[in-house]
Amino acid sequence: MQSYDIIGDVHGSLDKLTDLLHALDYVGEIPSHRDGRQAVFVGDLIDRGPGPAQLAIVRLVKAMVAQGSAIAVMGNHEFNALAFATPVHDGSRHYCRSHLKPHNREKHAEFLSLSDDEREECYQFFYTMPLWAELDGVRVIHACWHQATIGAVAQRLGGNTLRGPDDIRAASNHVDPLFGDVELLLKGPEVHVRHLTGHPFIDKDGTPRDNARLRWWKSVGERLIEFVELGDPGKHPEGFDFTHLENLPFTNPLAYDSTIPVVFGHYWRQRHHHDPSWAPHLDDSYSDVTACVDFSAGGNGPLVAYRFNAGDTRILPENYVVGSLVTPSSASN
Ligand SMILES: [Mn+2]
Repeated sequence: MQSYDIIGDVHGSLDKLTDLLHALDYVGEIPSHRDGRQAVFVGDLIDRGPGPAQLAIVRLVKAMVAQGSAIAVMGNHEFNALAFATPVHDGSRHYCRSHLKPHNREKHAEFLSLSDDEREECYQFFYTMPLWAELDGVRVIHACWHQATIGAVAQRLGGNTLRGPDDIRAASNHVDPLFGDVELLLKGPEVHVRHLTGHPFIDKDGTPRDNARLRWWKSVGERLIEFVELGDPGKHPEGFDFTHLENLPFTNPLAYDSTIPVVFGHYWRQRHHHDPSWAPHLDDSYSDVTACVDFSAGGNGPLVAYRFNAGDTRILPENYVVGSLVTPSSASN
């Protein structure tokens, strides 16, 4: 049986990645583990960090995958990069991810600063990244494991990868079922918070948003407030009405109901108040069978891995490995 080190969203933090691989005992120019463990990346290798660091990360992961020391599933940022590069039809000046929205460009600017050849090299690798991975005793996906949706996508694509521009076009077309399905797997479910509170909420970047992410991996809880990712309560606008969320009974329709452990990223877990250790917290980040490994490495958080050992049948909090917090060249990202 195989053992895995499942690594969270890197988001251009090259120093945090090299430090964490070292801490996990991966050695060599193209890192590999002497006991044959495999690194598994949950996606979102790119964006946020400097362009050259993003390219170096993609090349490093690509080389590890080629030599068999790593597996890398696709994140929404890789999907978005492909959609940004794919015209809605051949010859069109309109793209599957609009170039006209400032938000789409700004978040992606460092990647776009790479040369045409460098970006093309990245796109070719992104197309090889599966949307999910069913491994030896553990499942890995970027945002949300939902079995019925995975079944539908597998049937549609005849596998677990997007095969080329036509699949990107279908997955970017709001009236195509593939759009909502890929959204759920790579971006996760959301709740319309403005509808419920009368106000947008302010996300981790200070951007007002109508929709908040749902903690699909939680099955325990009775009120909506326990299931939505609202970021820092202190940043919400005056008049933001938490009581609606606190009073609303809620049962999670997407709660994970398998006994096979699943590890995922995407959710920008934050340091728990008063806890300098960055220890993951039961209610928010993992359960017996689900574990989030994204602790905001793309911001000021650490890169985190979960060590899944051959034969494990449940998530064990002591198997989290928290990387070093800040290194000089990534401190400003
Ligand atoms: Mn993500």
